[in-house]
Amino acid sequence: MAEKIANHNWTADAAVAEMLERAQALGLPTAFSRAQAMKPCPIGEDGRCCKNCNMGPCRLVKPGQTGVCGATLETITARNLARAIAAGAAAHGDHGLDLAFTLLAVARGEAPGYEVRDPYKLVNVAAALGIQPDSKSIQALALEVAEKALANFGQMRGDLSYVTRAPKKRQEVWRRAGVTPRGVTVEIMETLHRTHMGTDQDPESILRQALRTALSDGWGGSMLATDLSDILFGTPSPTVAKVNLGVLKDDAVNIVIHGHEPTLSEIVVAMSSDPELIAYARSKGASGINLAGICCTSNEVLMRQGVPSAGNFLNQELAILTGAVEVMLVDIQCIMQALAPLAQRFHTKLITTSPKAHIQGATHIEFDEHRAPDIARQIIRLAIDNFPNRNGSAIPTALADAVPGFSHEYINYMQGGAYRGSFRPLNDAVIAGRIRGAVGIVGCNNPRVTQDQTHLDLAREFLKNDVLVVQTGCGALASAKAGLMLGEAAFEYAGPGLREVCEAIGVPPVLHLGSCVDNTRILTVLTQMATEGGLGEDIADLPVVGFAPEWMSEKALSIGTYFVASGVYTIFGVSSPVGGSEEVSRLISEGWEKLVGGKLEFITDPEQMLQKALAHIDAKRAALKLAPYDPSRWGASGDWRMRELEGLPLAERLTELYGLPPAGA
Ligand code: SF4
Ligand code: MSK
Repeated sequence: MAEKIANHNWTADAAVAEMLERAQALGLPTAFSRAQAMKPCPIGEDGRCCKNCNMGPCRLVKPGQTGVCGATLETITARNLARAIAAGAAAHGDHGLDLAFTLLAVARGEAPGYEVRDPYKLVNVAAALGIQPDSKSIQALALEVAEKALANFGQMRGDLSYVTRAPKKRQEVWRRAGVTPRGVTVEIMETLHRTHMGTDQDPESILRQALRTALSDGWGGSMLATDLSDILFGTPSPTVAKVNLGVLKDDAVNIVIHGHEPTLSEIVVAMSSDPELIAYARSKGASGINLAGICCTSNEVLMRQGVPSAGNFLNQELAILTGAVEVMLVDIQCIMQALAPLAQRFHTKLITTSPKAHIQGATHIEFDEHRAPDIARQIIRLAIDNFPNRNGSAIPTALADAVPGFSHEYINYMQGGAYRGSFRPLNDAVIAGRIRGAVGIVGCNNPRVTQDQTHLDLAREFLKNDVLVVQTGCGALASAKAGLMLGEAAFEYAGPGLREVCEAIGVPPVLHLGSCVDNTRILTVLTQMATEGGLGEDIADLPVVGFAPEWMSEKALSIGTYFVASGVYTIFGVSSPVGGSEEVSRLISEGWEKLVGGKLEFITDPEQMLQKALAHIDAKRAALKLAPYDPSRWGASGDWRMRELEGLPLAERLTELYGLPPAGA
């Protein structure tokens, strides 16, 4: 059965294929089937439609045509891109802002159930924000950090505090280009103003402001969200967890947490082990309470608490389709409205919790950090009460193990321990050519392309080419589902040099760095690589490439653009939102490369993505005067080699390993 759907090329995930067959059998639509029925508008798809005023909408379909106001194709496509980036930056910024308010409430003793779980991170973040930790108490320091973070969101002049975390050379590039972000809100506001009818009409100027807005996300809203989450919930370190729809349990109360914020989900995780609630679940005939995540809420609790993940963006409807979910608890972002009518076909209760995200047909239980434990308990009890209403279930068996949780701090630690932690070994491995370079493969799923397929194809090909892969968001969950986030994956997929490094440090060849906002962990890792020595002085010098091969959200565009503005060649798949204008496509690639060192390209062919990325990595290696990549130099040692020799008699093994003459020779 599953094969039929697999033949449609809808997904690379066997569990998803199984559930899509079930959806078909039950006559229920999903994003996959709706995407087949709804072809993208060819005018809007490549950015040629403007609806910024009521003289339009203007659709530019003929050469030389302009909008009613005279706006050109170039202006319209640039404005559309800038607006999408501003929306993405706003989503991340607002997420970070709420975390700042939570930290403020914790510091004032007004948020029962929360505490500063990582005081070391608090001290480091304070220093990065320009606050002297001195001998202040944790509470006092948390208060100052929260207030300074809030000030960064609202600041209208000057520079964002975190600009100084970038390499010095990068800060200079930004200053010269006039894109140093001032605050989070002001950049988003200015972009919306500039793109209003009749304001900024020079595509180059609009796109420069788009860079600045994206930087206010990467080195502002998102970076603050990551840091504040680590302070409140702990900085991640590797843990073992199960991933895919098979994490749902037939005999337990299943609660699926979906969205992006860790604030409520962390308390739900804590409350789910409350003996009283477990006893209550048993009184209803369940074996216990089973939590599972979807999307980036999943990434947050997966990497910090090891909570199993039911999968990525396109798995959300399919979790409900199992019939085994008592409650799907959602907060913000990437939550399909289709969940509400779908949940009504089963016994599942869809619960919205954010005052900013209501869905008709869902039950709304508003979250308030001042009484979080009570709210979490109420939701868990509601799920337990719903367990007896379950009417059969069909949970796929597909399940994988993964080792997520590679924060910047842990990557530093794993290369030398608590006292000698540094990026030296990683830089040395790149310099020597054991590691050819690194790629970040991040971002969403999109039913316009086969779910997970490009993420996985790229990851496996890069590993084969000794390129280290780091991942976040739904891309990370794609690799986790496919077993790439295990140490064993280095044996199966990595080239000889990368394999040796993974063996020596004891890490998977694909590192899970967290959720969407945690792409900023990649920025700080790149900064440390650039400043450690031997690989230039700027992020733009590094042999690295960024990818969002299955992107769909405006947040992804903001992320991609802040990587470009930070100096990274970034490749997106699916289709180009500026494809209607050759000039704008050129401005965001060659134009931005001249301005800030990174470029943004939209490429649909995975093979071309791979080849262009490898060529870029090799060109950066050559510019740094590093040894050309030569895999034949590596692989003669390590566990892999020992495994290869395992079957040989001892004498032959010694000959192979140490060149000793064969016995009797
Ligand atoms: Fe048309 Fe210009 Fe109005 Fe856009 S701003 S809808 S191009 S008239
Ligand atoms: S959840 S933005 S689908 S990565 Fe962060 Fe996944 Fe993209 Fe949402």
